[in-house]
Amino acid sequence: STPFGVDLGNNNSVIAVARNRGIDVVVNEVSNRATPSVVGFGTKNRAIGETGKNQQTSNLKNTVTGLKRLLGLSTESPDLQVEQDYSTVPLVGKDGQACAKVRYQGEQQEFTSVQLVAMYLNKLKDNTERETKSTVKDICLAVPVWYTEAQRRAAADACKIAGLNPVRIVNEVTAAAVGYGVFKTDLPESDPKKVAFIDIGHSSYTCTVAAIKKGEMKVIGTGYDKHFGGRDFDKAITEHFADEFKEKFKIDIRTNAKAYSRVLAASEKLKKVLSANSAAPINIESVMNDVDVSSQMTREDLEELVQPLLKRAANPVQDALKMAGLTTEEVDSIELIGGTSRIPCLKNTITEIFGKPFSTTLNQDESIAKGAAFICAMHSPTLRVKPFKFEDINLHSVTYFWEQGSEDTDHLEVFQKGASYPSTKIITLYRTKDFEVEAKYTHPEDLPPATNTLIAKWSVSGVEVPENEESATCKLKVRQDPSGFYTIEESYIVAEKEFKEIVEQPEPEKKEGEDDEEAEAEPKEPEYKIVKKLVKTKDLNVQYYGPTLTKSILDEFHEKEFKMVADDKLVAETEERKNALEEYIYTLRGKLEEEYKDFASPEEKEKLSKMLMDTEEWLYDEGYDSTKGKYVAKYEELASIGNLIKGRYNAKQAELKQKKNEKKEA
Ligand code: ATP
Ligand code: K
Ligand code: MG
Repeated sequence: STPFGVDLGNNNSVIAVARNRGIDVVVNEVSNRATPSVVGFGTKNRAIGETGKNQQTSNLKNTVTGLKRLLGLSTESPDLQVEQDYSTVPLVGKDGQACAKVRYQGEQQEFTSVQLVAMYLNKLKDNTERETKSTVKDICLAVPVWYTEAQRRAAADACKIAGLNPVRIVNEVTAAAVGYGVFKTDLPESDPKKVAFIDIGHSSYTCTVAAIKKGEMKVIGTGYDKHFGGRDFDKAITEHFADEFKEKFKIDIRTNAKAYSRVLAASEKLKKVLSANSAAPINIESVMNDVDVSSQMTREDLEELVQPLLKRAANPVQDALKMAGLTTEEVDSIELIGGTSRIPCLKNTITEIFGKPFSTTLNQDESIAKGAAFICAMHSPTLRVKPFKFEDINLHSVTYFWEQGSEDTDHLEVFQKGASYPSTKIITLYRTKDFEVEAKYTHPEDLPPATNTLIAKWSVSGVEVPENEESATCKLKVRQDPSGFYTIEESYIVAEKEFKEIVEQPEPEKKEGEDDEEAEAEPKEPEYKIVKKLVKTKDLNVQYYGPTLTKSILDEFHEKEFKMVADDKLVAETEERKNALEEYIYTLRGKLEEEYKDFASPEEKEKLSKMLMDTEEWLYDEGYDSTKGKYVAKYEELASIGNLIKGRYNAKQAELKQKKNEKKEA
């Protein structure tokens, strides 16, 4: 399958694939290099990506946005209310999972955040398969660095529901840094370059500092603000105009979802204009109650408006530098990515913090997706990519717990905050029976509110105490895997076994002039010693319980998803057949009066004309919303006569052509 990298953005997503020995961004069905992160629901089908965005204003109540913010969000989280403020769809909780409540196929339905992201990923996959004419199975999905274990697991589940195999969940900015390390040609051979990557997108802001040299990259610090992005600017501008329009035009857009959303869209446009101009207008016709609104804003106005936000702009950078143990002077290079980093006051802030200019080596919008596609290719067993090593940084200390036996303690902090991953540790426990292990975040107070401190639980079974021993020595291979998941990769019993080993004899010194062959001619008896060694005597069975969907639920969601895909496809094909029928009526009618004129009998003409008229009437009446089968049948009915006439016409043409040729030859 084609290695597939996805930058799932809150506003729009970018996809890239590894092909033709390079990494390419894949365009969508309307040739855009980014696809709106939107899932809309209709009376018959869904509208995902571009079509969803196009229908958004006319279908606000059923158009879900904020997909990546909702993914894996617990209903207990205060962030759910934040998302509700940005969402035009009611967000509800179901079994502790955030869900969107929409009207779809004539019914109120609830879809979990995992299902919604799966729908979106499946659409991206479909686009990619069509565009690259290949199959897509493996995916490297980029997610925010602040995603918890539960959110990362939810991301992996969403991939699986979409029929994708998540070979790696990677932090967004880490993916961009990998791309930088792989494609930059002037990196140092030894003393690594310290690069600060700053990504300010639609909803969040991340700064990641990495040490990079040729063939190698290591993340050494990261900081973030989960609630700092373009949408906060848009909201501030919209709220400002809401007040102004109330005063000036006596309308309250806050009471009208459609009006509010139109002003929001216009505010985003205005914001972008202000990145290149010192002032920008806003004009919306008939925004509500038949009132046209117009106003304007200057760049200073905007900066004034977002002061509370700007005050926080330096924090993520400082947090990242602190974690990396670097001063601003020690940073060699600064890279800006993400759409919102185009805003001049943010660029200024970044320049001021570092006291030096930033570089734009990376493509602001595409570097995350490209890095992800490269990482996906690294995981491919068949593709050979440029060797590149990279490590990410662990953001939370994690402790593993067990019921205390003869060990000194009942827990161990295995993965420390600030340590690199992937990483593996071995824990040894002395057990007389099957046991359980739990992994928990060591410092719940550092977590986003309502995060479950329990990461996962494992039950380990198959323990047998060896003869003549008091307990079994159980080894646990504990790993923070490449996706950042905290796992127990395997568990097994070890026991001491005696081995006979040959004692190494010192090489007898060769005497001057002595012949080698002669020495070999009299071999010495080898000497043995007995050594004791720990060896694996039995594999134990490790069962994982964590924030993932069970196999049966995954299967159920997968089935539902592909049923919805089939429905969407049928709706699209029905529309296609309907259009084909309509077009055939017009062309056949036209030809009947022109080129087919002499090839149909008067009776045929009369019959066909009547059929054409009847079918046309049917199309605008009861056949307006019919089935694919009916459209096809009607088409074939017309074509059975139409093709007869066409056949005669074509035969005549061929005849004429042949005559012409014969003449030429003569
Ligand atoms: P996130 O990374 O937060 O999930 P995202 O990846 O979808 O979101 P980006 O694609 O990086 O976000 O950026 C989109 C944001 O950038 C939008 O809010 C958009 O309005 C803003 N943006 C794009 N171009 C400009 C510009 N020229 N000036 C100001 N803002 C811009
Ligand atoms: K994006
Ligand atoms: Mg982004």
